[in-house]
Amino acid sequence: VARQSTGPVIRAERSYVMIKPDGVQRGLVGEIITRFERKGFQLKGLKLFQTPEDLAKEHYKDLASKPFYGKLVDYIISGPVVAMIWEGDGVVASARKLIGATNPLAAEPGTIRGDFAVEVGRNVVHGSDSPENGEREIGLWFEETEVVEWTRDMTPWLKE
Ligand code: IDP
Ligand code: MG
Repeated sequence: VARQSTGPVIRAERSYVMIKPDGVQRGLVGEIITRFERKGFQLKGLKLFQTPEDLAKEHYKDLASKPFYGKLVDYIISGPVVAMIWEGDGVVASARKLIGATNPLAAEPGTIRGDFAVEVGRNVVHGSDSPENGEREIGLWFEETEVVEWTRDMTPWLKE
């Protein structure tokens, strides 16, 4: 976190990325984390977590009017998730590209959903859709003490 002499706190862009219960059950945790690591984003938070129903509902509250909302909430709480914070310039849009289209049959090969899923109701992974929602979701899923500030020694080999 950098602070300008007069201005507000400037924080690096962050995305909330979550391996959904199907991804955990199917043993895809390492595979998915590897894709974000090797791309060059920095991991700032990570936990295996059994989601309470009220948190799942809050996370997806914008979809509350959709016919699939109830099943979506049941899916998200059906087993543990891996909750992650990934940080870096452009990470929100880039994570969405790595993840692929919402419907896995439309997702390009090479994306996570394109490579590992066939149905929208079992699409393995979540990524925030804007930097603002990234911060909102990180606030929902992580305590401040669970967010780790660390200097990555590899950074000069990734960024000029
Ligand atoms: P996103 O995850 O690609 O951002 P959203 O439209 O925000 O997609 O939907 C959130 C999640 O809700 C999806 O990832 C998927 O798990 C679920 N979902 C979206 N549309 C449908 C649907 O038509 N049927 C069942 N589940 C859906
Ligand atoms: Mg979404």
